[in-house]
Amino acid sequence: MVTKRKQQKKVVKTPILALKKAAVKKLAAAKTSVALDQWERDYLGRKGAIREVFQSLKELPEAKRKAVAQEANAVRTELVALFEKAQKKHGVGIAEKRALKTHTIDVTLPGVSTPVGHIHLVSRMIERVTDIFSSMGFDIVEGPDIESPYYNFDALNVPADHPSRDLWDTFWMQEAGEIGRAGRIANQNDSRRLLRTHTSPGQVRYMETHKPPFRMVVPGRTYRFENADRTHGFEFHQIEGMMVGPNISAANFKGILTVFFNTLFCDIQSAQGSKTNVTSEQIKVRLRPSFFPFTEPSFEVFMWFQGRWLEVMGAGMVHPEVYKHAGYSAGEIAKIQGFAFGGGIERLIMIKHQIPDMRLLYVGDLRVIRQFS
Ligand code: FA5
Repeated sequence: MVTKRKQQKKVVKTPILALKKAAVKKLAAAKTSVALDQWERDYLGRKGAIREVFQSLKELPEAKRKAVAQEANAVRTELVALFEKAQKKHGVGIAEKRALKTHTIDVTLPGVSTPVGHIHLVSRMIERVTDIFSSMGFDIVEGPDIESPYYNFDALNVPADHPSRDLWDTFWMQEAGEIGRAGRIANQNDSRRLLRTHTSPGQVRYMETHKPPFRMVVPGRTYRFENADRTHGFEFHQIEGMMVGPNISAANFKGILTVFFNTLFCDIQSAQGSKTNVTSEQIKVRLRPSFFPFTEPSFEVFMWFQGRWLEVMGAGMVHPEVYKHAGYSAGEIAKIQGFAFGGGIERLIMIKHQIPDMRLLYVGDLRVIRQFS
């Protein structure tokens, strides 16, 4: 009895064992990762109880130091094992914990979705149209939006007194503090600048560096000083086209146009979203005689759209004056002929997607734009 009482006394008095007892009791009560973290800090951490025991070793008499250190080590090993077991039991693995501490990204969180946009209908139509012409062997070239009166009018045989040169039809660039005057001077040295009213300046620009036979298209933005309505914008897009060679005729133009329209519209997507492959018989196209100073003869191309004929293109056989302005000799001009056309991109979009008003393309209303993603 005496021995037993003595032993009990010894057990209670050994602080490291008391510490272990308390630690085990608290660990059993820690059932969440937060509680486990706290326990780890209290007992195994840098400022925890076990560490304190090691730090207090130096205060012990040397004879006792080794035994207490061994005891403290054994208790620490035991507590670490018990702690790891508790972590596993409550679903917090040591490896995961370390990973969470070193990595700032929590891979278990749901990702942030990035909305994906899509190409605007106008850009998409330009891409589609140029693809179709490219598949028929046409070069794709570009011209400047800011043009000289020479390329926009004079080189295209547009007379000096033509109304389209007027201040009220064309955007003239501001000059020396005043709003530019209407262009009346028909020569190459006219230094004024304007926003091109059509893509036709691309004709002479291209021919200055290319000899026939050739075929090319010029897509681009065009500007006119006019009141906007369902079918007219003051800023819109055109696709210019030209095919010139020894025997190019209006019949070739009709052939190219037929392939173009069939390819563009026969993969039509209806406004309701269902795929409705329109047959070539369902596409109604009409050519009507017209006048342009740079073509002879000239015609306009119309398509049937929502109960009426809508003009989609101006065209004609290239006027010899235009070849002359491009620098072709009389001998060269005598051996060639060709057609040119200028189509309205927005009008083609209206027909393809059954959009009744071209202004809808530019108001930035997502309810409209998202229908064509
Ligand atoms: C021209 O612009 C000529 N340069 C076309 C041409 C080229 C004729 C080569 C002969 C040879 P027009 O002004 O008709 O022609 O315009 C051509 C097409 O552009 C029209 O058929 C129409 O589809 C489109 N368009 C014209 N004005 C506007 C506008 N304000 N808004 C939207 N589209 C327009």
